[in-house]
Amino acid sequence: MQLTTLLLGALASVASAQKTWSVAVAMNGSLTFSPNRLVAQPGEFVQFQFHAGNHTVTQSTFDQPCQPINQHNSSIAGFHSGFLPAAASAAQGMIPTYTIQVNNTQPLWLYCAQGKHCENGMVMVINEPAANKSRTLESFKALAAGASTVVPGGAAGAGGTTGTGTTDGTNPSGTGAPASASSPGAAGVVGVPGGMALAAAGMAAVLFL
Ligand SMILES: *[C@@H]1O[C@H](CO)[C@@H](O)[C@H](O)[C@H]1NC(C)=O
Ligand SMILES: *[C@@H]1O[C@H](CO)[C@@H](O)[C@H](O)[C@H]1NC(C)=O
Ligand SMILES: *[C@@H]1O[C@H](CO)[C@@H](O)[C@H](O)[C@H]1NC(C)=O
Ligand SMILES: *[C@@H]1O[C@H](CO)[C@@H](O)[C@H](O)[C@H]1NC(C)=O
Ligand SMILES: *[C@@H]1O[C@H](CO)[C@@H](O)[C@H](O)[C@H]1NC(C)=O
Ligand SMILES: [Cu+2]
Repeated sequence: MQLTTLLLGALASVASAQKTWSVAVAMNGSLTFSPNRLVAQPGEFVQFQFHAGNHTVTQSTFDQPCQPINQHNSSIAGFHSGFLPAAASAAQGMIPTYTIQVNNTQPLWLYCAQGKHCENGMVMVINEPAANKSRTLESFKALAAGASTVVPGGAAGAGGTTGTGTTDGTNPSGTGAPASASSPGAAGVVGVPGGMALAAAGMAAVLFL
């Protein structure tokens, strides 16, 4: 009875938590973020799930694609996942994840800092601006095609949370609980499905440890 009450409490708090959107990185080995256009409310999370290869998710400005935002506006630190090779955790049946929180409605322009992936269109926008029809994902991608990739010098993982998740080959819907992401190798594990059941199981595990 007490256990049931605790479980229900855990479920209720999960249900009221902020949404986490899932973005597949390099699904099937492609040089893509999928989806590459996302609208997220302030407070919501976006979890990048690195399915293959060795990629990054790094923040740039619209005007200077493929370059860290900090290089063009020193008042913004920007985020950078660092290079997250999928093979490193594949033996454990896991994939690397990187989770950021969206704090406002300002557009976030993102790229992969590996090789010429950005020039080849491995870019994305969160909260594409509605006010300026010139600033679309398509025009960003076109600018990126003529850019030169710069790898941020700052710490890998800055501005977000690095973790690992289980691979199940699906790209979750984006519904579910916030990822309680942890540093690689730590006990906490992010379930890729982002589902309530997994999150609740995690919370129950914490409750009964
Ligand atoms: C990945 O490949 C599977 C199977 O071929 C396909 O159903 C799926 O749409 C692909 N996903 C992407 C993002 O390319
Ligand atoms: C991932 O890419 C980075 C940058 O090119 C490189 O320094 C690193 O060695 C690569 N990691 C693996 C495991 O291939
Ligand atoms: C740099 O970022 C700050 C904070 O978002 C903004 O107020 C400022 O206008 C930006 N400066 C430039 C040159 O874009
Ligand atoms: C809209 O975006 C274009 C392309 O970056 C820029 O040249 C223009 O100044 C912007 N217009 C406004 C009103 O911000
Ligand atoms: C949101 O704020 C947190 C805490 O200050 C910060 O770590 C994170 O990088 C911010 N997210 C973005 C997208 O800038
Ligand atoms: Cu890449």
